Amino acid sequence: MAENFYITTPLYYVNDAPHIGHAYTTVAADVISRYRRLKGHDVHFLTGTDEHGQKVFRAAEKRGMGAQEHVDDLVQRFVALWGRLDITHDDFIRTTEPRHKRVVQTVLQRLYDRGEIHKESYAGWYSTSEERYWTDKDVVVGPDGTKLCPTSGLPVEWIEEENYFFKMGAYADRLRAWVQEHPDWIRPEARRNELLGALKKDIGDLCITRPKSRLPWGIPIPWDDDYVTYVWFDALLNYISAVGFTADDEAFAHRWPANFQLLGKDILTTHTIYWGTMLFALGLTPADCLYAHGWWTVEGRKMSKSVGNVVDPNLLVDAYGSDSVRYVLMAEKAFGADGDFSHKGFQLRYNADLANKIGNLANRALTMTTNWLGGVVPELGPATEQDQALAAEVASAVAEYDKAVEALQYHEAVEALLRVAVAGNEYIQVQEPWALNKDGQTERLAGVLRRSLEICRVTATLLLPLCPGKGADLLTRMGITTATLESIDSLDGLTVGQALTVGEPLFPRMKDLPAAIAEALAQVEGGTKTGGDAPSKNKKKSRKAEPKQPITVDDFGKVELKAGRIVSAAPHPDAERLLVLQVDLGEASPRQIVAGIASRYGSEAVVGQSVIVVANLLPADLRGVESQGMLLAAGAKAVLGLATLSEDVPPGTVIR
Ligand code: ME8
Repeated sequence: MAENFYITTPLYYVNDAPHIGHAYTTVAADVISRYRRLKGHDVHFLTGTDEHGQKVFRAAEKRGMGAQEHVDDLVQRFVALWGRLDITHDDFIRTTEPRHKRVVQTVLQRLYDRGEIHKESYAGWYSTSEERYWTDKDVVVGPDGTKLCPTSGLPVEWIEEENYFFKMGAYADRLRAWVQEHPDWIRPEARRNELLGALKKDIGDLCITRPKSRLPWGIPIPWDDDYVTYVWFDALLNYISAVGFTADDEAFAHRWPANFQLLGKDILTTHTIYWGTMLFALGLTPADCLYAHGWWTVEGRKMSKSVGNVVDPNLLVDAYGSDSVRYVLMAEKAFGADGDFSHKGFQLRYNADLANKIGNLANRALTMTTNWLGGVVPELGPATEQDQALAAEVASAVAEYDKAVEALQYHEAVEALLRVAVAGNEYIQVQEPWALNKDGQTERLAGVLRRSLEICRVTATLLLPLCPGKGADLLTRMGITTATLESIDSLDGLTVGQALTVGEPLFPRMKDLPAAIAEALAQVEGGTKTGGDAPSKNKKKSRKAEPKQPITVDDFGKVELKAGRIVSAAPHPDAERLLVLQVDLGEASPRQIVAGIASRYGSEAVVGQSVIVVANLLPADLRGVESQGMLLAAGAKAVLGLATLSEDVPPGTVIR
């Protein structure tokens, strides 16, 4: 029977727009799932959405919608994104589905009947944003004395109410022992130590209900109509409700315990202390490994809506394609560590690895075989010592890849994959097939190119879990339509005589940032001022912070505004955000104006536009190009629109 493999991601809050953090965890789960399927394992990959709670309820109210209607609409963003990122989950569970709600209610009733749940009066600082209570010691006091939630920084309310509690504290010793006895339960090591630290303190009992009067959007407690379940108690149970707990014993026994539960470091406590003790109370064993991966920042800053740097993975897929996004996310940082996502870094990584190493290898091997050996897979011929060394290097890199993926060390798997591609490129460099071709050494030429093609096969196969589209594309060019790990560690897997296809470059080099990305970056960086280079961050801040002083009509009269017509436009040679424009102002010759509008407009889009020009500005040097004026445009941070004239007035007409 095929080996069983069950992996889960967190259930993402349906209310939030999916961003690269969500994409990261899900792609990571997908990579190992795809690899395990290649190994022939019986994989079950679960993801989904967390749909109850106050925030969802309030957001639905704001939209004037029923909560169910609201989540039915929002969940589509996750479903669509996983489709676009080629995620191959086997199940997508939503906490509002009847199959989940039934299990939650069965579990609650079971624990209640066994005396694991009791009612108590409770008082504490309630944070709506985090949907949890904090103690007096936990809350942070704001500058005006307001008590704030230590996680979200938003105000908390003092609430006293009766609630039901799960006897979590009763399992504290068992949990401590479990962590000690299962060194791989929590990965990476730093997180395990963090948990061991947290377990030194009393973990207390867990409040698992909210009064319906305050929060109607949750799963009702079966024995008390006045309460619904706390979101975490509800959501965590998805990992077992989705695989048949209390509904299909055979299916459940087949899947649980999971091999891996992936999560970010933000939700380590809920997944170890809450979830671990819930499982103990139910007489179940925790998953083999909970891997709490690190955190992404974007362009050096915490992702946040107010900074405007939340990266929409859809934008990345549009600009770079799903394969490249998947690859870069996995390659850029160690799974357990924090890392920074930047578009420049993306481009560098893409060009260095995918274009220069893998794409280059594929292109060279396929083109040379096509040009010199009729475009079919040639004979291996006898192996030289160098050929044997090459085979050994590939076998060792393949073993390293396997070890790395199995341990979720994706960046190391990428390194192993690149070791194969680099070995192939170096082999070609040393063997000089062009010289063999020139000297008419056809048999050796065949041997060298065959081995180069074999390396392409191994590379393409190892690429499959990371970049399923490009991996399959490269294999197809060599006539392989069903991928397999057979012969993955040998250089003898292709079929002699099989016709090859060279095709377009697999990973064309990326020269500039795609326009949509440049625009998004400009929004984040801000300061796209027409007729000038971006001001420094500090300058930008002070401009925003200081309201402008009133001016007299005379002051305004100093500014000479004129109608201009853009006659030509070209990208600035040294700054992506700038366009160099020739603007007709009714003078003897057009004026050259450098405008920071390239994040919004391409050269063609602005030619012919009637614009408003500040005509009496002193000339300025903008990155080596002289600007003789400035265009007006809307947008304080980024250019939102050019100020244009509704009538086609003659160039040079005065504007007042
Ligand atoms: O916490 N870097 O959902 P959530 C890396 N519904 N990963 C990130 C990230 C970042 N900047 N931001 C988010 C919840 N993630 C609960 C979970 S589970 C029963 C309930 C990823 O939408 C990471 O996996 O806030 C993190 O743990 C998860 O998204 C949080 O998703």
